[in-house]
Amino acid sequence: MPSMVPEPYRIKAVEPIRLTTRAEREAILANAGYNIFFVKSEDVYIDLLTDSGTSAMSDAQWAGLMVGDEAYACCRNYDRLKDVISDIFGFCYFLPTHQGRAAEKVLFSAAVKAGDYVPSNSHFDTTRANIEAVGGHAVDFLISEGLVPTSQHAFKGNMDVKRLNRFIEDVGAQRIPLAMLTITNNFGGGQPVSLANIRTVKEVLSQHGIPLFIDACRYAENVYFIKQREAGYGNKTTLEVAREIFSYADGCTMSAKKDGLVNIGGFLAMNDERLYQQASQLLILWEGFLTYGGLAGRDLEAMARGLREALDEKYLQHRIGQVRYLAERLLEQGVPIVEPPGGHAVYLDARRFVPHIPQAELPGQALVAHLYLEGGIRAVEIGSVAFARKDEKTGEWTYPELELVRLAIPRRVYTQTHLDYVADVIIELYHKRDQIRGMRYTYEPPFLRHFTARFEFV
Ligand code: P61
Repeated sequence: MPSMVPEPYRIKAVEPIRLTTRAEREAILANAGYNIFFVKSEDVYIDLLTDSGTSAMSDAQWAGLMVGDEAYACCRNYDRLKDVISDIFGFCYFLPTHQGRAAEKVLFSAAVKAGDYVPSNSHFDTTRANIEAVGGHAVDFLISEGLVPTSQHAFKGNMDVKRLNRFIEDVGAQRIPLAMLTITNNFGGGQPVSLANIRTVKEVLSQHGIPLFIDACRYAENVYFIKQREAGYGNKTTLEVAREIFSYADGCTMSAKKDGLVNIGGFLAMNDERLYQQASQLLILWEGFLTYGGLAGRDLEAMARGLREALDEKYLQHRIGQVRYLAERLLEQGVPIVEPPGGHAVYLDARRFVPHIPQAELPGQALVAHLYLEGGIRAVEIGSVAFARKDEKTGEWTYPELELVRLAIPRRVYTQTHLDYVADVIIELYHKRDQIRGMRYTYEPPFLRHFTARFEFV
């Protein structure tokens, strides 16, 4: 029997959801050009598209909205948020932003110039795009286990320190204004980074005078894995582990839409005063004054409260437990997933789920379409549609190593019964996987293909 942790909350407000019929779903999906991004939320039964901005806020957060101070400058909620960020993350300066990518844009515009390199364990797509937008190069040095779906390594999000070191020696530290660690690593399955790895990365960077920034959007989930899996941390509090993580960093970007438990919000934090001053100018230009950064006072309050709640160990135990429960139910029936399950999502391994579909026929996208048709479940493809590259001259495709379908679990939204339903639908689909057909494009946009492409079955 898969292990489950009961919900550490009870439900006070509900939002109806509706399961459509198979015939309705066939019409809806065809109408959406077989692109799940164009299906109306009302036509989705269980929405696992993302865990970003989809959390249920607590009663304390909703109450916090009422004490929003909507003054343009120096509202009281800014001070509350500042205290929380200083307590958990410990950086000298912080700037609120409307979401994670805004923090990235401000940071890279201030710190990176054309031709520079920014190494990471694994850059998220918005991070990579913001580095490339200022002419920089985003480079990934994930450990090799991070790309093997069946590898049981406890920290598959770790950076390959040897490759990092070699890279710094090859290109020279003067062309590397900063390095990053994404915790947890969203692309490789929500896999954590160990404290030992963070410490070693910091040591290597320090020898070359390169600052370390952390993409902190799922840091609380990473903290929980460190407590569970890394020797010496089991008896520390989540706050103590978080403080140790950030003590090795010079700053962070955060999309609070994940481990900030809010529907909108983010921030950029750092220790370097000069960088803070430069970033402040850009923030005012793009986001707003230093004390609101594109958010309402009430949003800042909800974020301040959510950041604390996400470090509650009982909450994290249930949260990670939900992901593990769904993963164990699938593994019991032999459904291929990325193992061990990560912090925010279960990732189906499409290559092994539908081995009869070649990457050219978009196996991940085919699975996404079938999950919707079978059970009204919305997942997202993280494979060839998102990442295959076409050579403009020869028309030849290069396909990504991993062909995954992400089932991201929104925080505090679905119950165990919902997860059982999801598992049942996937298991049934797995039993008749031979019937799943591949897909091809009917419209293929030039960039960010996954958002607007259209498809048909082969
Ligand atoms: C997600 F399909 N993630 O996972 P923002 N860093 C990291 C993220 O996971 C992340 C951001 C920074 C999303 C939303 C999303 O093409 C896509 O607050 C590790 O969304 O700006 C966001 O934070 C950016 C999904 C974003 C996408 C872009 O679902």
